[in-house]
Amino acid sequence: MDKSVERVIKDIKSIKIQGARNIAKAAINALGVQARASKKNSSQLFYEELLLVGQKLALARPTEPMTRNYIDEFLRELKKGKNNFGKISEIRDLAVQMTNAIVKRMDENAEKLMSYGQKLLPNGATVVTHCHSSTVTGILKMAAKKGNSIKVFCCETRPLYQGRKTAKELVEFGIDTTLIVDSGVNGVMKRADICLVGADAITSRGDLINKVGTSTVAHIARFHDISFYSAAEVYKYSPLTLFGTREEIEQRNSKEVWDGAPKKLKILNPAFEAVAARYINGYITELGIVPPQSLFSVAAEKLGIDIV
Ligand code: RUB
Repeated sequence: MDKSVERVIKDIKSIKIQGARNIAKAAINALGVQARASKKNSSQLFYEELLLVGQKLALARPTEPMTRNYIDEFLRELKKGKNNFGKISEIRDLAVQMTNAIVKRMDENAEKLMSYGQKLLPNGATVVTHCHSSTVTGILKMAAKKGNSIKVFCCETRPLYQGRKTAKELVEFGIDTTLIVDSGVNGVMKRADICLVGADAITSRGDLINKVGTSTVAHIARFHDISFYSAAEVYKYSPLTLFGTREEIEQRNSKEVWDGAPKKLKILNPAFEAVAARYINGYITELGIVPPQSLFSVAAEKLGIDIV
């Protein structure tokens, strides 16, 4: 495997590259790098090499269907394409072009999604968010750019404080931003107009899987009758869940919670958790606002998944 692809896998595992969309983009770009660097001299060997590297990238973090869906799509197309080309240089060029086209499509989808999302925010809205979602910060920045004087409360998001990343990005953009500890979310919810979070995975029941702590935000939002939306490209849908497989929740090193904890102390450190569909007003997608119950059929069509 190319050294820089190894580096990308390492950075995804260590959360240096974080957030579902950034991970998916980095993985697809890495496949392009691998394709360019490949020394294989037959299209079958080249395909097998990319299949292997694709699997390693897809498994770098387990709860990332967006990465898996795009890699699967890339490999499916590459498999079809490889038989149409004689020279290895042609199939290599095809792979590189395909990765570039996927990344371009990801950016276009995100742009459409953000445009739908910013329209949901009332003028001067107070928004509560959790963790760092590039999709959510994109929506908030687009709203501010259009002259909406929003205010944002960010939960700091223990244990790795991704909320600080959100807060820094927004405050540097000129948005009125306040950072709160995770346990302070009930206090600020009373002043909120809307909650906006990202998504790592969406199940066939329309449940959301996102950073641990998201369900607390959703439940408190419901208690105060505040609407709760997740910004999620339909590629975050996990087709495995249709067949009864649960989306695996990544368990991370306990040292992230307490480095130097007493021996024998048990520590749980799940990266993500599920929010039941009934707490979610809608998913903000590149196709518009989709109710949780319909997300599965919309996504299946877009991803070309046969249901029966
Ligand atoms: C990040 C997280 C984000 C989603 C969506 O978790 O839960 O809300 O990935 O992000 P981690 P995006 O920091 O563990 O990767 O909208 O950028 O896809």
